[in-house]
Amino acid sequence: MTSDNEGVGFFGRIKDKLIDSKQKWARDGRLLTGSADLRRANRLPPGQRLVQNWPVLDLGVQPDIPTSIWRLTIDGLVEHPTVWKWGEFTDEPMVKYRSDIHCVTAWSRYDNDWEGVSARHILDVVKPKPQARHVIFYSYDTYTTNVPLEAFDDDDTLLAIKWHGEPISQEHGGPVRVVIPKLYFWKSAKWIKRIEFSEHDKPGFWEVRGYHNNGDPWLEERYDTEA
Ligand SMILES: Nc1nc2c(c(=O)[nH]1)N[C@H]1C(S)=C(S)[C@@H](COP(=O)(O)O)O[C@H]1N2
Ligand SMILES: [Mo]
Repeated sequence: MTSDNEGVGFFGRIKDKLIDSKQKWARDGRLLTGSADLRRANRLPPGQRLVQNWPVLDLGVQPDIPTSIWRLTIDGLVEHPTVWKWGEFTDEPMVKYRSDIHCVTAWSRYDNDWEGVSARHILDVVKPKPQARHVIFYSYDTYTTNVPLEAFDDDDTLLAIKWHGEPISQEHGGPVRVVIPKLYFWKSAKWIKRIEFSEHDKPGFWEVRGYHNNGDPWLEERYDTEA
């Protein structure tokens, strides 16, 4: 083999890598006009309309989970697997956050006041192992959804027990629901029952039905366009 051929092979491989990177940039929206950060500065994500009410979306079942039988299991790749009863959970430190809701069905609702246990506190308690990369939510209505650990590990993610000072209603996922404001609201599991830390991703209910695996509203990650 001549050194020329080796050179072509060498640059051929380089080019493949550049193409792979550019495909990734396209998926990330990195070369669109305005950076993702600039677009994120718009409070209303693209394609959304503002509503004043709070729509209810579910699978047709709104489970009734009295706090006396409610349990939250946190397991998988964690140093300290935990099962909380209601009184134990509500003894954990509570935080208050105000955030906006963006549903993939194109409604957004501003200024929701949440109260609950922060994701950061949960991470402090259960301590994910280094191999943990994904967080999988399991709900009492059999719903599941998945997020990367980095999306859960943020200062505005919480497990909410109150909305505007009142216990979260049954239709909105009480006694406890997840709130991850920076992703479309289908990632915010209602009636949360179990949180699993996993090395491997486990696409959830909507993610296996054509919805995007990440669901960033400012990147309009609504549907899985790779399928
Ligand atoms: N357990 C559970 N969580 C869920 C859902 C569901 O059907 N079951 N629907 C998701 C969807 S698609 C949305 S938009 C929001 C709706 O929450 P809301 O009814 O409080 O507006 O919950 C998400 N979390
Ligand atoms: Mo939704």
